[in-house]
Amino acid sequence: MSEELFKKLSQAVIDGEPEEAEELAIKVLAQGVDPLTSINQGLKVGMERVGELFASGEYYLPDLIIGAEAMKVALAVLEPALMAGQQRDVIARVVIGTVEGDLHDIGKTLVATMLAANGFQVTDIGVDQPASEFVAAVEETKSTLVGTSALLTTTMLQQKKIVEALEESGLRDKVKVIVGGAPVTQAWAEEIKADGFAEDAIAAVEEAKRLVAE
Ligand code: B1M
Repeated sequence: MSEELFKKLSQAVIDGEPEEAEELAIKVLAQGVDPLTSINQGLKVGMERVGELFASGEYYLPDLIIGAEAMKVALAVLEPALMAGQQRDVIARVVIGTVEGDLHDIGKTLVATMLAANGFQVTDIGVDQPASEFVAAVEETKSTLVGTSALLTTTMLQQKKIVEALEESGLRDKVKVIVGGAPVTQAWAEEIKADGFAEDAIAAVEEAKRLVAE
């Protein structure tokens, strides 16, 4: 039963059908299916397929845009359910954003939601944010964690700039930096002297907890 819903969710993203995706997300909640599994085994699988079709030249930019739209409307339905078990005590404050030159926000927002649902106080500064904005947000919110998301091989370099900007502003020893995004790896995290790396939103929560406990 759930498997079928996951398949349909995935297909709605591949076909670029926001209305269908939204209706299916409502069904997920109505049938008591786990929202996170629906995201990971449904929507995300569809989005990955859209990416493959784009990379192979079968899909064009409008297909990416409408696929992302379908995923976003379904997420808007599912994300409040992820927050349902939110803890009261704040584990730590975290600033999260997508780096300069990069407009991809779906994964970053999912990570932000999962962190918030697991007791972190999250300041999401949005997409296309220069290093200076990350630094300013850390100063303003007195956060002890910074999460940077990059989806393009060309924008990954900005993650390094953010680590450097934190060093230059004298904040580096007060914050832990987590990096993530499709092209980002543990090796890249080590190369740019970030403190942590996470492959997905669940791993990001684990990594954030580990760093706070250090
Ligand atoms: Co873009 N895009 N895109 N795109 N897009 C990719 C990334 C690409 C791999 C597609 C492909 O060619 N196969 C490719 C990058 C190639 C490369 O650099 N190697 C690409 C390209 C080329 C582009 C453009 C340049 C296309 C063009 O204009 N010709 C352009 C760039 C725009 C820009 O940013 N300046 C572009 C534009 C777009 C849209 C705007 C149309 C749209 C984004 C809409 C939006 O976000 N609002 C889009 C989309 C949807 C994608 C794909 C298909 C899907 C991304 C996504 O949302 N995935 C993507 C292909 C792919 O990734 N398979 C692609 C679902 C999401 C849940 O996963 O974002 O990976 P993800 O997040 C995961 C993990 O990565 C991790 O956890 C998340 C949850 O599990 N994670 C973190 C992410 N951030 C983290 C932070 C952490 C920890 C973990 O700690 C802080």
